Amino acid sequence: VYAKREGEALSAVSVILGSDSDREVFNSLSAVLNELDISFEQRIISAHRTPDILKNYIEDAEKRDVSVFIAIAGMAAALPGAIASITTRPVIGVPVALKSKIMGLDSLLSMVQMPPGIPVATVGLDAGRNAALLAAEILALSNETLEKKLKAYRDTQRNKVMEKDAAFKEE
Ligand code: RP5
Repeated sequence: VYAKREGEALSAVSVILGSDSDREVFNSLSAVLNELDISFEQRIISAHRTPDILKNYIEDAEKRDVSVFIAIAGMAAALPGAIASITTRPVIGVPVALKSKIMGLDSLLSMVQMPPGIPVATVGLDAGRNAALLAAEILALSNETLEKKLKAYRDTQRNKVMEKDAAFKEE
């Protein structure tokens, strides 16, 4: 979908995990980005454990024209908010429930309750698929090919429901 500049990898999306333990959610997300042929780069950078690396990376990614950032994180999940404080490009947060002792409420509130002025588009708990689709919808605003792919994705979903309905009615 995205042309590469000479000698330089150009990723439309950057996906950042707060920890290697967030990989399960990443897998559902990357599957959708791959299905839609969206180029992305993937990093593990912690807002709390490696804040200096995070700042350098986001500033560099902006220079490389990354359009959308997706941050996957659990517990006191500062990652998407920290990213949003560095860039004005859209940041999508995916709260992770897997390791939480309080069913993900910690990471959900850390992302959704951002102070006014620094927004994070927070999707549901462990909702990697929706995060990828939301990123695709943002990119599709200026990419007709991608918009067509998203419409086809919706059609496939619709057909699956209709197939299930047909089988269910017969039971
Ligand atoms: C967060 O803390 C990460 O995003 C992860 O979900 C959680 C636990 O991290 P680990 O202790 O497993 O590295 O920063």
